[in-house]
Amino acid sequence: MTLIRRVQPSEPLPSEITPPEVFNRRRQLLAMAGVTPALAWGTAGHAQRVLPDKLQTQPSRFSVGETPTPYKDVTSYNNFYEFGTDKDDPARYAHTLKVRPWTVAVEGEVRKPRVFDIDELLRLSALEERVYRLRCVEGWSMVIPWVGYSLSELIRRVEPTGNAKFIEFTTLADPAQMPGVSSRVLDWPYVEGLRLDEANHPLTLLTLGLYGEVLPKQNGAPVRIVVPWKYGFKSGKSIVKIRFVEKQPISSWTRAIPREYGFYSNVNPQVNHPRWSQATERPIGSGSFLQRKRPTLMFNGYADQVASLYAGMDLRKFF
Ligand SMILES: Nc1nc2c(c(=O)[nH]1)N[C@H]1C(S)=C(S)[C@@H](COP(=O)(O)O)O[C@H]1N2
Ligand SMILES: [Mo]
Repeated sequence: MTLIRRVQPSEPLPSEITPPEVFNRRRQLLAMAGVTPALAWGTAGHAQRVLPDKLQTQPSRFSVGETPTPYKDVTSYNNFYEFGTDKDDPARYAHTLKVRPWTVAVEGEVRKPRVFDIDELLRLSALEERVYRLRCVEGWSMVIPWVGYSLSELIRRVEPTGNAKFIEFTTLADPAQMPGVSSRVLDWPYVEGLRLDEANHPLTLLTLGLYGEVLPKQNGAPVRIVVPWKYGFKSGKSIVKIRFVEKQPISSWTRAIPREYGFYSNVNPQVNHPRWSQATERPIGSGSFLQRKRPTLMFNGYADQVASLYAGMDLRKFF
């Protein structure tokens, strides 16, 4: 597969067509003018919208002290079934995804339902760089420097009602942009859900970028959820709807294979997938076939922060 992607003429992505020196120069000019790029593109007076390259971030206390998986692997070994089921399909086919204009409808059991424009979401709260472990249910793992802020920042602004017990996240499902949606591999749109307290946990990240740039399309541009203590499929990509509900949502993977994919899907080396062990994992990157497996950690290493959410629960039953 190739990492050189064709750029839609209507949507130039500067990071793909401009040499870094020119880019950095542009950023310097913006800095001199006292504007961050995030504010600049919203008001850019060009006929064609110019998307940002770099995002201004601050480091986060939630980052793990591990070396991130190389950018090449993070952006070429993906699961995004809307673009196909092979690991290299998303990087090959996601160029057809249109990420502007983009809105996220926030609705259901909230006092202030509203539609957020993606540029508004980029400015809603200070962007942090959060280096998180990602553990796929398939048995591989990565370490990814995400960019975003706690989902709780958005949640508090819409004021959930007392009836809001869960949140449902819905991914775009447009067969015109997403070739995989015409296959029946899942019941589209891709839906995931969290308990409200899980969604409000500071580790749950409303994610807008990685490696200091806006999200590549194959990683769920322009906005996704990242829940680092759960298997990767709980982290829905390219989100268009966030709905607050009273009843536990049925996620796409649970609907497809309820015996194998439960609602919680917390990373747990002691609870095996019905068809394979979850005790170890294979880190992706730098010659991973020669790389040794490493033990999987309870809650993907975030037990100190999240175990209390599940106090008293039988995690074999609530898998
Ligand atoms: N909409 C949507 N979101 C999705 C998926 C998907 O197929 N569709 N795959 C999930 C799975 S299985 C994983 S492991 C992660 C992978 O995220 P990454 O490709 O950015 O590493 O995305 C998750 N989010
Ligand atoms: Mo996954």
